[in-house]
Amino acid sequence: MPRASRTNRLTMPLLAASLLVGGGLSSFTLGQGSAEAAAGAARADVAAKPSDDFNGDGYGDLVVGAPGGTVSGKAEAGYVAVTYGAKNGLDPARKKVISRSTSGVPGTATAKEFFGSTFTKGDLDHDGYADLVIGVGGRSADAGSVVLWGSPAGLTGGTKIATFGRSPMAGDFDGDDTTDLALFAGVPSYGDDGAVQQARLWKGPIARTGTPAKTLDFLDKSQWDRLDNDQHPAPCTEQDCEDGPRSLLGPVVPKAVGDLNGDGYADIAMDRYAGDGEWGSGVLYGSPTGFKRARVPGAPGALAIGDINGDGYDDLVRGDADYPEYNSRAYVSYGSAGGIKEEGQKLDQNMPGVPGVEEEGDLFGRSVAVGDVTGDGYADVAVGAVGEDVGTVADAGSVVLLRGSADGVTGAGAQVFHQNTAGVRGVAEKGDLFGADTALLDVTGDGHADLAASSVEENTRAGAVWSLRGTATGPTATGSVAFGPKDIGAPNLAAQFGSRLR
Ligand SMILES: [Ca+2]
Ligand SMILES: [Ca+2]
Ligand SMILES: [Ca+2]
Ligand SMILES: [Ca+2]
Repeated sequence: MPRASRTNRLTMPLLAASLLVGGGLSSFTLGQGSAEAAAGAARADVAAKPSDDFNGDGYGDLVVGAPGGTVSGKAEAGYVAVTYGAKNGLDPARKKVISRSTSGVPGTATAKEFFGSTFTKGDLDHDGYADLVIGVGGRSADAGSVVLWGSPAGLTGGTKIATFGRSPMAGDFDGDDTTDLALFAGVPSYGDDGAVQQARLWKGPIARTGTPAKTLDFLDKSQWDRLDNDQHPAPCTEQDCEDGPRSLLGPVVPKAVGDLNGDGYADIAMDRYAGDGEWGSGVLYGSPTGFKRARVPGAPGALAIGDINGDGYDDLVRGDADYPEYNSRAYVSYGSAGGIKEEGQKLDQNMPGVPGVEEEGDLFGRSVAVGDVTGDGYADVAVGAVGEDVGTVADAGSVVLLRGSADGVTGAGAQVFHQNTAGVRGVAEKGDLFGADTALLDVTGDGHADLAASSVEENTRAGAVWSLRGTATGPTATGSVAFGPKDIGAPNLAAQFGSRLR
């Protein structure tokens, strides 16, 4: 049996305990956020995942990346928008827009930085409120990340983490019940097989000055002596190896965090550069002595993690839609004590019960998300098929919700949503590419993950986001909301709002 208690601590820490830590409640000031926090503390049935909850009210908060946004006149400087959850769902009026021009946020708006391309959530300072680490999408090695800190009034402040702007990842990688931060620097070019990517593993808690409790070796000692000429190149340069590897030869793009081998140490799933212009998939398995690397089957693509078959091991869902040779599919690799299994499960529109017809160009799997919508203990899977035609409307896009079960993903009860679904705002238009990204998190605090989906192409690449409530019978379009940059007073022109949802 997996170490269930540790797994549970990773995924379901007690809300009550988190609210009592750190004196956050005793110091809050008057305002709507604090009133909601107090209400959340009094209701045991309101409990989103703490890592999704910036203001500690028990409702998950949705983060939307808009990396194309023009900020202070700088094109493609980028921003993120946070909309706070509530009993009745997301309300565009309860939001915070964050860019390099936001008061308190370090740095200045820079053209083509694509701020908000990557971000991660977790309670870095261990005060009971999730924090947000925002990275960049440009390849600059020194753009850095920014941390905004959770509080009863929502996200505040801003702390710069120098140099490591690419794909920050939060999780309890060393199993001590505090959130750690894995940091990855940018890589100027992928053309050179020997390209070095700097990486750091910060042990939590992380102080608001941007200082970790300790810097750990990024890789476990067992990983130090790999040969240069292998496809797993040496993990450290000669200089780095003296005090532990702090760089990766052969860059990676980390994408999702979960406990795939059920050992209580969070793991990172990622795309992995294999050299000669080729990319593959990999996992960094967490441990108290640094990550252990593994190659896993499959092409790069969208990645999401959750326990689909309810066996206590998180499972990895991978979408291959960007790679036509894989013909628009998603795959599940199931977790086990030995790590993810070689044999996986293919997800496509040919599964019995799944609506739609598999056609070339559907791009089924462009986005994937994992979360328990129905509340039966088995995480469900949302798959974006951005190239799906809606009726005669080409490439309008759709999102399919596939249910988890003890036997894995099942087509039974599968649902499809698009802009012509009754109750979903908007109209399916040619090239909308609805489903560009998807997220499953509980923004209504009722124990059912709610579905968020985006269209980055909507309104001439301004983009927009939809939120559909989760119920025991799956997501429902009834009472769904949709909003774009204009609805929250954020930069609109080609913002690509919704490029990333978490
Ligand atoms: Ca919240
Ligand atoms: Ca915090
Ligand atoms: Ca693990
Ligand atoms: Ca599992």
